[in-house]
Amino acid sequence: MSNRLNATPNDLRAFWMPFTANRQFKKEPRLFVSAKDMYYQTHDGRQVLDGTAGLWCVNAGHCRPKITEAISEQAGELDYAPAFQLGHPKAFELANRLVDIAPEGLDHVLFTNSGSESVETALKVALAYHRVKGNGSRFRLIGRERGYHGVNFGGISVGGIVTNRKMFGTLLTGVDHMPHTHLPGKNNFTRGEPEHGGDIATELERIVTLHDASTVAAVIVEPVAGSTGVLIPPKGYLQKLREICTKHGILLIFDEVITGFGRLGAPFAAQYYDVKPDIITTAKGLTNGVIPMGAVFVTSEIHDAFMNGPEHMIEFFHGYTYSGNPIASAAALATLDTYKEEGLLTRAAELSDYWADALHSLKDCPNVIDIRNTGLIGAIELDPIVGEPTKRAFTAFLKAYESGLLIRTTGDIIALSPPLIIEKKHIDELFGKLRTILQNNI
Ligand code: PXG
Repeated sequence: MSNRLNATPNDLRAFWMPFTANRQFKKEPRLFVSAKDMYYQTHDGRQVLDGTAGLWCVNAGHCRPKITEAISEQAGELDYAPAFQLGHPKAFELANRLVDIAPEGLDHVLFTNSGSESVETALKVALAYHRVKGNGSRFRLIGRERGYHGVNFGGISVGGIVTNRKMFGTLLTGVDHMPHTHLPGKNNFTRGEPEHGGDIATELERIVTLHDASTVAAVIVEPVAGSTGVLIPPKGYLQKLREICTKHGILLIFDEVITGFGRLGAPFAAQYYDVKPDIITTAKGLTNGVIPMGAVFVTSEIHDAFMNGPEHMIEFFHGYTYSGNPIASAAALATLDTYKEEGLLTRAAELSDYWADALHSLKDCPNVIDIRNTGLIGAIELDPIVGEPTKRAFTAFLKAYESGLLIRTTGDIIALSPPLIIEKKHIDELFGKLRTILQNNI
């Protein structure tokens, strides 16, 4: 049976869509029915250039044969194996392959099924680590304003996006937030890391002093804050966070759900910025977005601290039915093969100058108040329409979709993060289309 929709779509009422204006969408749906490499095809038969790698996840481009074949072969060979007290070879192989590309010392991997679950897992590992080390008083978790760490309770507690938090009661207790690093007026139109704001990291010192270091378990940040509209870390900022955490015995967690797997031109942002966290959370690009899967990397020091007590006892009471699922593992292995064969984990470094030139060329378009970039990430901040925040950027999104281009918007910021297989001709097409839209005074 074809999955193509004709002019009349199915009844759309039953599916309560995520992070979507459901009523508006269902009046005028936008559906993708197939995809190949850099392009989607819509239900009304149009090609759409993927400027966002789906939702920051399809790093190797769409429907890559090696990945789709690996999935179908695995589904026919071993569909599922219980994840607790049993295993299957590919999950172990995958963990080893991941450790090989991770920053040195992050030698152990826990599997999850999404970025949100990776965050919950990381926070729980951090709390339990201090407890098994005899430091149970370290219960506080420190996040950052404007941070996005998924949508589960731990993640929204340490996260700093108000709309994602305000409906959900008291959240986790014992959480505090550092200030964000966005300094409009000082860093506008910076290419790469901004000059100003590195010293904002010292706010962590103030928070630690307020609560006392003996109560703080971990600090979690996105090395590049994505969902909030792409905030690039100011020069020296991440290094300073590392220093403060080390000084006070606090674990540093990098949430690399979007920066992991080559987005910046190195496998992980930790390598790109040369700052080593104690824990890294990932998902998305791990399987090229094809099958839900996440991975949390931890240091040997953390892992080994749990390997105590009687050997027949479970060391860490945490895990999911689908942790290391065979089909997800096969997809991830084939994804890593594809990244390796095509040099995709470092390709963003080769293209980032061309990307930055094209992106910053939009500076003269009407209503553009800032442009930010790093690796193959770009953001264009628009002046909000008075009294109608988000409308200008969302209008750009709709016009882009009509003109055959997929962009993401958050607030009045356009965020771009194309598949890492992008070529110069696609970059030209992307920014050519965006220029036409922005010049039309939306
Ligand atoms: N951490 C970070 C840093 C993320 O960006 C998550 C955790 C949660 O991952 P899951 O797999 O549970 O969604 C994310 C997710 C966007 C956008 O357009 C970003 C995400 C998800 C959807 C849209 O910026 N990031």
